[in-house]
Amino acid sequence: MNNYVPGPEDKFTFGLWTVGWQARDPFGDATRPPLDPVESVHRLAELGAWGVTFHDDDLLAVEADRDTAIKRFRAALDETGMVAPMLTTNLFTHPVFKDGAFTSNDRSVRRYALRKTMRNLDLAAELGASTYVFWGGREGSETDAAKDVRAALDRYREGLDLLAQYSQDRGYGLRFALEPKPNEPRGDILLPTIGHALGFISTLEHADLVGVNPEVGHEQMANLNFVHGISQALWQDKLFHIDLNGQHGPKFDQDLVFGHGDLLSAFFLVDLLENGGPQGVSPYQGPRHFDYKPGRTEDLTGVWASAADNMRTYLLLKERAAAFRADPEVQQALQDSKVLELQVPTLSPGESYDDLLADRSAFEDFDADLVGERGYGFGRLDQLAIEHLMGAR
Ligand code: GLT
Ligand code: MN
Ligand code: MN
Repeated sequence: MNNYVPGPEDKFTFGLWTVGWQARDPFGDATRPPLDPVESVHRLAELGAWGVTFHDDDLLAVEADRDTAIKRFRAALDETGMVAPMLTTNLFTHPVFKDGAFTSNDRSVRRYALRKTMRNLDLAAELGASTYVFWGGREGSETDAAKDVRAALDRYREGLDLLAQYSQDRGYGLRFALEPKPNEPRGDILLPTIGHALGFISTLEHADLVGVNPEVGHEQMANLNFVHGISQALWQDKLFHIDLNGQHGPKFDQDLVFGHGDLLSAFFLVDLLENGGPQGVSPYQGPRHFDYKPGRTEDLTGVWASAADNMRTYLLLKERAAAFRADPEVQQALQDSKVLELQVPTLSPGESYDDLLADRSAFEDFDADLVGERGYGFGRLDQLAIEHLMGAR
């Protein structure tokens, strides 16, 4: 169906590590050969993606020489018109990072992690990226005896302050996006949720340059509502980037295709990103970035099919969410449920607490029992959403 064919205007991006995942897991060997990043760029471009993202080490998948790898990669971007809007650092694969990078107990590891990141910040600027992601998968512990968490947060802040200063001094124009995750590979990871990350960011020297890169599955691993988390990040102007994928509730990180998990949540997420939810305007203009893993059961044909599925599912949900918002019955149900009334401030312009105290209708004459009896009709709204999602309306 033509409507669901992605194009650059959709701003779909993929990590090289997603399609390039060889499907090695803790119990089994790789089931697929390494992919040349150059091929990934070409294949993703053919499928309608706008850009690719990557870790420093992803470029070295089939070419050991860094300069040659960068040269080949740049040529692929030029040939296809693909962009590289986000880069990140691999601070988790090498054994040196087994106790973390910026928060390793070993100071020499922390210094090495900073240098590895600085080198890749240079590349990010060279390639015209605007966002730099920090996923601290190894920053954490398995036992509370092993990590002084307050000291670790001091070191995390020290590292990010230094890197932000470096990027600013060099005029790189990059914004940093911290990616929360509750656990895996560490037993407990620092900055486990969007809320923890937002609280931490407010303590940074360059807080204005730092936001979040939340991932669908990571919040759902913590049994949290992703749409609520994204809403708060938007509310605080901190949604700098987003990792889209699928997850079936709290268990290991599944990294499924977008929508192949909690589909109703995916529907409301796309509604928020595209339509701005009930407010009607979306403040998020950034890439729609897929961070998923093609199933271990799939061969390379399945890899490219699954990449296309992410984009098609997103576009299907975008169409369904638009139909939901345009439906007069939905608009009536939103009125009936007072969803839009929440946008009206609780006090009138210029009203003080003295005025509130003097307003008998607010308390003395307020019939709490009567108002308490009124239903909100939220079930109707949910049913309408499900019917639109299922194409029944
Ligand atoms: C890793 C992780 C992802 C992060 C990537 C960025 S690496 O694959 O599982 O969630 O976004 O470092
Ligand atoms: Mn991610
Ligand atoms: Mn994940």
